[in-house]
Parts: sequence; C-alpha cells; structure tokens
Amino acid sequence: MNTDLLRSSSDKHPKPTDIAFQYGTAGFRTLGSTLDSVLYRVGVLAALRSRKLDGRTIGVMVTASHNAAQDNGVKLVDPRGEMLDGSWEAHATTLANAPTTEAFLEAVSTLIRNSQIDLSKPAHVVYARDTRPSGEELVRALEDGLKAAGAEGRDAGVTTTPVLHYLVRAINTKGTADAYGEDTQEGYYKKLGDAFKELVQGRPPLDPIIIDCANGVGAIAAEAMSSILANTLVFDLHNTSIDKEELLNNSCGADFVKTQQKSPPQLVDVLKPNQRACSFDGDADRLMYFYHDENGQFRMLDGDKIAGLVAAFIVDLVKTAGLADEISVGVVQTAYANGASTKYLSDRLPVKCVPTGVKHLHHAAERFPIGVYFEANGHGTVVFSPSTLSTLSSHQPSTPAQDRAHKHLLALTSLINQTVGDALSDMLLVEVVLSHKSYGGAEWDSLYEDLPNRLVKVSVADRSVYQTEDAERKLVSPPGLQGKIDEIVRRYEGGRSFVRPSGTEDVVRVYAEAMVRSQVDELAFTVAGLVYDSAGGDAAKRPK
Ligand code: G16
Repeated sequence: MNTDLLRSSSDKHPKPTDIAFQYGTAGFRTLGSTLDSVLYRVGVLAALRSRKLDGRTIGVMVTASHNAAQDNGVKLVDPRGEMLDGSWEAHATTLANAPTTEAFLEAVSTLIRNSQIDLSKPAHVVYARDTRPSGEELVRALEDGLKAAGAEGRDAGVTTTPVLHYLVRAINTKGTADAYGEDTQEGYYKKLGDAFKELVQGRPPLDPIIIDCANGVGAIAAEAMSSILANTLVFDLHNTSIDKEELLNNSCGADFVKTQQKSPPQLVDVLKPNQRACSFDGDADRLMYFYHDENGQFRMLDGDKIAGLVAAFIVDLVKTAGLADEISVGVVQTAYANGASTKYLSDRLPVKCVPTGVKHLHHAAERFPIGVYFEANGHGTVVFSPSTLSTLSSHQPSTPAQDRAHKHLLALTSLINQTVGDALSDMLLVEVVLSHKSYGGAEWDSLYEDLPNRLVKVSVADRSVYQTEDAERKLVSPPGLQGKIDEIVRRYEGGRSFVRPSGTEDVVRVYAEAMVRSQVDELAFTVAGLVYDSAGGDAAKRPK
C-alpha cells in the first residue's frame, strides 16, 4: 500500500474530535453528517480484510436501516455473505477512532502486522447504499478509502441490504460447485421469483398483498419483484416516496408497526377486515405482517409469528419427504421473543436464545441442520446446513407425495436468502406457507396468543454503563439494578422484563411482558423509571 497516498487522502477525511465511534449491533450507526472519516477508514479496512482472505470479495453496505433519515451507517459483509467476523469489529472501531492521520496510519500498520496481512494479495470490495440523502457523499468517502488502499471496488448502486449480502456470496462462489446464483440484482430477483412460482404452482391464487415500503429502498425492490410475479401474486405498494427523504421510516415501516403496535396511519383506511398487509424497514431486511380483524382491531404478526409459521411448515415438509430421521429443525430467538411464542415453539422443537443482533442468531442457526431464526422485530431467515443440502440433493423419494415435498424443500433453498434475512424473500416465504395451508391472517394468528408486551426507550448519559449477561436477560451493571428489577417483576402475574443498551441508537431499551395489558405498561414504565434514576436523570423527564 502506498503510505503517501494513504496519508494525503486520510487528511481529506479528518475524524471529528468530539465523537467516539463504535462498531455496534449492525456496524457503525449515527448521524450521517458525522460519518465521513468512518466511511473512508472502512474502505481501507475492507481492502485489508479482502487481502487477509486471499482477495475474496468483501461487502460494504451504507445504511441506517430502521433509523431516521438523518442517520446513516455502514457495515461490512464477509465472503459468504455473513456479517463481519467478530474479531474484526474491534479493528473497525480502533481504525475509526484514531484521532489523527498519523494515529490512523499507525493503527493500519499494527493491524497489518498483527493479522499478518500479505499486501501483495489483491483486494476486492462490492458496495451499495440505501436511499438516504447522505449516502451518496458517504459512498465517495468509501471509494477514496478503497482507492488509497489499492482495492478494486464494484459499485452495486442503490439497493437493499439483503441484495448486497447476496451479491457478496454470489461473486465469491461464481464458477464453483457452491455457486449461489447470478451476481446481479436481477439474477437474485429472478431466482426468488422462479422458486416462488414453483412453490405455489397448482395452488388457488392468493389475494393481493398490501406492502408498506417505509418510503425506502424496499419500494424499488418490491417494484422489480412485482413485475416478475405479475401473474402469480399482485403487490399493492404503499409508502413508496423514496424522493421525500423526511418520510423514510416516518410513521411507517416495520419498526413503527412493531414498537407502536398499530398499522401505519397511511394504511388504516386501505385495509379491509382480515386483509393481509406487511411492512418493510428502510433497507428492506425486516418484515412485519399485520391485519385488522372483523372488529377493526389491529393484529400484529411479527417475527415470532413468522418463525412459528415457517418452522412448522418446514417440519411438515421434511416429514412428508421421508427425511425426518435425517434432517431436524431448530429455532433461534432473542430475549425479545414473546414468552407465548417461546412456549409454542419449544413444545415442538429445540429453541435457543442468543443476544440481539443478526450475527448472533445466524451463527446459532447454522448449528442446526435447518435453523429458523427470527428476531421479534422481523429480522430473520432460514439456513440449511451443507450436509442438509447434500442430503436434499441426493434424496430419492419413493412416493409421489414424498417427491412433491422434496421438490418443495429444494425450491425453498432458492426462495430463502441464506446469507441474511430479506423482507422480500421472507414475505414470499410467508405467502407460500399461507397458500399451502389455505390460511388467512386470522388462522395464522391463532397459532398462539401473544402475551401483552411493551418496549420502551430510555435516554441516558452513557449507555455503555448498562452491561448484560445470559443472552441479555440480566444486567450485571450498574450494580444492584437487576435486583430491583427482579423485585418489581415478581409483583406481576407472568411478568418478565429486561434492560439492554441499544447497539443502533443512543438509548437503553426496556422490554416487559405480563398476562394483563394494563399491567404490562405499568411494569415497563416502572422498570424504565428505575433505569432513568440509575443514570441520575432529571426527575422532570422521567419516562411515563
Ligand atoms: C439491527 C440489527 C438487528 C437488531 C436491531 C436493533 O437492525 O441488525 O439484529 O435487532 O438492529 O438492535 P438494537 O436493539 O441493538 O438497537 P437494523 O434493521 O436496524 O439493521
């Protein structure tokens, strides 16, 4: 690498003096206007990561997903399309926080030395961004970093996070026995479309599906898929104003539906009783279904309900295909999973609980022959292990029913994005199951009844003070706070509550659930109050 070039270009992207950056739950995420130096340095880091891995292509996604329009962020994607290896997250944070160009150069050479990176290796990086206004300039900073580090960059343009993950795997497996698909966005959509058509062939047509695109990049993805599926499934697209930046995730999108537990206001008059609708988030990797019942009551079908629906469907297919002795299914959740869903699932299947963050869920799911993982907030997918894929490809069905189920399982491996959750692919998966089961929203919803729950955000001066253990279900710091929470939780029937710092927003999150709706709000706000007081908050601004 040319140190002079690195020095001169780094000088053009100085680090703001007053900000400490942290590679969190989903990469760096904060106000877009503060991220220029981070993007430049991520460009350099991505080049080094690629060289470390013999020139395999690394992905960089510029997005702040569910956050407000003024935020932005960046995350790296490893060669199989999975999240950046945990050990490199620390390197990312170190490079991002070097206060000066000289300190940055020093951190880069330490990384090269300690990680034994061979600089004669090539470096390849593919990158993309969502529709956020700050994205264009941030991509320019990233490109400066790639250029300075001598990497060959491929610009995938404005697209969704899951498309970028797909591209990374498709590029790295091209021409091999594990080829994942054509390395273009069109190739990806065609792959999903073909698999969907095969899976619903011969089934009665589905009613149109209403999609809230959160005024983000999912609108472009859904539009493209809508033309591919024109005669199979009709998309009724809403919140597609990608040009109006202030509308992104604003009173719409998956996070709004999950946290507010109501329909986006723009859809209230559109929805007929029992009509299925779903919301994507700002980069189209979360999915939330909902409907209004006969009484006009909002009913949410979140990530937990998706996991229940999909896992049961796959278990049935495996059995019908005659593969129950060879392939088993497991489910991964986080502490946010509704207690009723955990009970429903663990009565039927092995269920594992891991900390928040797709990377944790994905890795845990990879340990099952077929791993179904969904966060309650709608992030998730299904992963098929290499040995399951090989069992599927060599299986010889002995009856027509086995043959049909076997073909459906194979088609599912194409329909489902196995690198990361994709709202579009997940939506098609749900539609397949609903079609096969002849379920509407109400039948799906009746799998189990959610316990009333509430999620509250608390602003504190320093959220790093809040540290957890036991898959984030218990606080170990600040001392004494968990004991107080336990004491309060005991007063509520079926009560459960936990506290954890967000990795994507500057807040502490409080989750609570209990048997009775009115009590759950009281429990959530009592715990939120304890958190607020523990941070020495101003009594007048206590959460209510
Ligand atoms: C990201 C992560 C998710 C996580 C969410 C919220 O989602 O990919 O795994 O559930 O943040 O995390 P936290 O509670 O730490 O803020 P997204 O959609 O924002 O990329």
